Amino acid sequence: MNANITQRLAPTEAAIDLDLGLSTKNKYVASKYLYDDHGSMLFQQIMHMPEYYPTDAEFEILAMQSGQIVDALAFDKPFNIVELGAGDGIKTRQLLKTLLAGNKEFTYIPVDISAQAIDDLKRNMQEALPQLKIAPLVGDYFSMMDQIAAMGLPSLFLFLGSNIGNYPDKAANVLLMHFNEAMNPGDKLLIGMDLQKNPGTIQLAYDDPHGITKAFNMNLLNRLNRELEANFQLSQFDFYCHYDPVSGEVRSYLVSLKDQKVYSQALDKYYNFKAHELIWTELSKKYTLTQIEDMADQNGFSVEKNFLDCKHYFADSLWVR
Ligand code: AVI
Repeated sequence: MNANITQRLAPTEAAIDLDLGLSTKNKYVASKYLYDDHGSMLFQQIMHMPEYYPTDAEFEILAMQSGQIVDALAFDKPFNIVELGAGDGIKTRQLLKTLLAGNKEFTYIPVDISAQAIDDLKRNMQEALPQLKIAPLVGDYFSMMDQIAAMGLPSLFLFLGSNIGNYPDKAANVLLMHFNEAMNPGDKLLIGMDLQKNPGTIQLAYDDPHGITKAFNMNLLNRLNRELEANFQLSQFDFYCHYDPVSGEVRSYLVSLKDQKVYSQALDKYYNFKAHELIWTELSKKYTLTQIEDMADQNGFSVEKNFLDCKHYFADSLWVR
């Protein structure tokens, strides 16, 4: 074999996807890449920071108002509680406890693409609530939702944590429309949405003084180095994020600190960065109650009730299909 020819493996799906974002005029990396093992650990730390209010606000709603949420469900036969993107389930546990205490007949179906996440959640839930009927599903939301719809039981779908806010408006509507199509008439959706508030409170939640959110974003460069076999130097980038109270959007970025070239061995390609050039890493949208109403409406739902925390920072909005 000719020693000058190095064998290159076909680029992975992730490498192709990341290359697309880094090759456009306004560079971006999709926010799903934030969640590798280290990123997921940093996100756990973010959720424990006092500045990151959404977790506490939603926990308060589910701890204090589960009774009212259960009353509003008004399902008259056994039903499913389906959690989309289940996470650690600590907030959901509040609602499940209330349902069990009221002797409601239901099955909890957490859905996640990660088998590991589902295994951990199942173990924790069974320890905390041994009487809970749990039937987890591993896979993508839509094929799992189709399976659930075919069971013919009423379902409450949970999409908590303001995950919807990470989708640009158009993509959020596409996702909600898909949810709607996969649900049966009378099924309900409890969707967590972060509300517009004092802009300073929001800015602080995403630009925290501990530097954890910065580390969460900078870790994307490690991810890029792995996926693209690239040589991004973390010291040559900074983190910047900005809340715009007019659009309700927090936008997070990595900033190139100088003119630089980064090489990807996986793609045998250079990426050029100008000094101050941005890589957009995340959108976290904040809503008004009117916008929530409009989004439900546009996607075939109606709002039954909004459950807010005492500071009115966050809404768990109950929609019916
Ligand atoms: C997962 N998601 C709802 C979080 C948010 O608030 O947008 C991710 C996050 N990014 C920075 N802090 C938290």
